[in-house]
Amino acid sequence: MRPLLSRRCAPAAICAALALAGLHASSAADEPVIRVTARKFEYDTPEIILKKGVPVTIELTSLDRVHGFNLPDFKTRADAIPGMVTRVRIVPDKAGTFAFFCDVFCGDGHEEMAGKIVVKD
Ligand SMILES: [Cu+2]
Repeated sequence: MRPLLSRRCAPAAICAALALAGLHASSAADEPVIRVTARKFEYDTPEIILKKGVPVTIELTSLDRVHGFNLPDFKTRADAIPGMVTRVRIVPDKAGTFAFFCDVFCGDGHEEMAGKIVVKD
């Protein structure tokens, strides 16, 4: 009897863990999503305004070739790839203006390919 009881407990514990994971996933899905499309040599959303303490997901893609999205103040970087969506989550825990830029060399205008994130209190 005892082994049977302990076997019945284990799946219940797993179910509880999965339920917690599901709750966590659904709260992340409710977060604001900001789409940013890159192309030579600009982002279609060069200024992103966020509220301090409100996490967002940025969905990155590209129209022409691989570009980068590097936001050093939040230790965030990703590739913007044609035909794909790359998701990066930003937790804006400080107010201010923070630059992001392309860090994948993409041609003559590469050095100017940048934008900013403004986090308001
Ligand atoms: Cu570039």
